[in-house]
Amino acid sequence: MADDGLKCVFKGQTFEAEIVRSRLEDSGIPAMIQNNSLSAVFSSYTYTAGDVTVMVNASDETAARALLADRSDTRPNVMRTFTKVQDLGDMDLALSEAFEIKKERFKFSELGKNRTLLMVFFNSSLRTRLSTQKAAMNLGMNVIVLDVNQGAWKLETERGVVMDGDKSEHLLEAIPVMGCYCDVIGVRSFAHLTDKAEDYEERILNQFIKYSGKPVFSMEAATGHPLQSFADWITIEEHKTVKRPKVVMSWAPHPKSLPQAVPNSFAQWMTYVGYDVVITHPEGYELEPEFTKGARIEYDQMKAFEGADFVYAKNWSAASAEHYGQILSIDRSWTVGERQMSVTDNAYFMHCLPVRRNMIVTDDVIEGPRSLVIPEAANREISATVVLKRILEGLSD
Ligand code: AN0
Ligand code: CP
Repeated sequence: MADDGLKCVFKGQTFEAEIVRSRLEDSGIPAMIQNNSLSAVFSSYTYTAGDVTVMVNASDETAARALLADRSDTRPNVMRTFTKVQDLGDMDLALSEAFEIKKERFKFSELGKNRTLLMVFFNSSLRTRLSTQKAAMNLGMNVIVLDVNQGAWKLETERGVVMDGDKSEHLLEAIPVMGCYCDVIGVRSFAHLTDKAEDYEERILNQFIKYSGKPVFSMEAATGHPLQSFADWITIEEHKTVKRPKVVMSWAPHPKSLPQAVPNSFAQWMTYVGYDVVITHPEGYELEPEFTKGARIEYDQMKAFEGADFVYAKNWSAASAEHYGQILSIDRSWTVGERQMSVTDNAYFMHCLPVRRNMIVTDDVIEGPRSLVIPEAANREISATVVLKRILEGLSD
């Protein structure tokens, strides 16, 4: 930790201090636990309230206090941030909640009364914008949408820059200001695909988590798209006929360089819930192992498709440090068509959309009876409603 003086932001028992410390660290705030309990030596009790403190750098004190103002971590199934599958907690519970909401989507319409969702878009969107706003409306929330590139001041994101160019405002002021006008923030901020370290640190998303003082969820950030994967998982659960389906994620060609967020999340979620996951792509398109562990990689697309129950097509650019963000292939033999689908076990076809026809998938397959692209999009409303519901439940007054 930096040497700018330490400040105490929590005093209490050891187990709570551990939760507080990990919550701070998860949000990018370095924290340490200090045990002040000399009395433990003389006492038969292990802990006395106030024995343990959590310390942060003085410069992080305000952000840490804002984060800790909400005590949702001590209650099950409520969320402060939603950026990855683990944030959902018990997956069976999450799924039953999704089905409960799907049956009765206005069941919790009082929960969001007088609460405001701010959706911040650094990039374009159709589904995320509409489904998340609909989810918020299901819960009785008010919604503000900010398209950063349309009408807002141009934002600087780097610290230390002399702002004598075309950017009028710094993200480090803009974020806490946004936090003043809402209770929950959704952020869409794609990978820039130029600097891998910057993208994989999730710099923009983490700055929102750290400086807004509000619960934050990802609406597709640099390395993940959890609301999409949650909806994809619900869709597979609705259509599967065996307990552990074979789910094949296939790379497919695309004329533009796309992020790895969707395939990263899909691989992470589908392995996490225990499906038989196979990933197929040309050599050079390997994803980061932290997302794919538990999946098999098969470079032969036809072999990968054999016996598949679900085929999930997606393009992504190279993730390796050497070729980060590059297009290494536009080989149209990878376009998913009848040829590939014919070796599957009458698989369903999936894609998160937007999709480029006859690059990613043929007209016939996407229009065919096994195409799930519209049900997947419809389930985005459900995944967003579950996530917002849990965040609302964790809000203190
Ligand atoms: C984006 C991507 O591949 O990450 C969004 C997908 C939901 N797709 C495009 O930019 C075409
Ligand atoms: N699938 C998805 O997130 O679509 P949008 O980019 O249109 O939001």
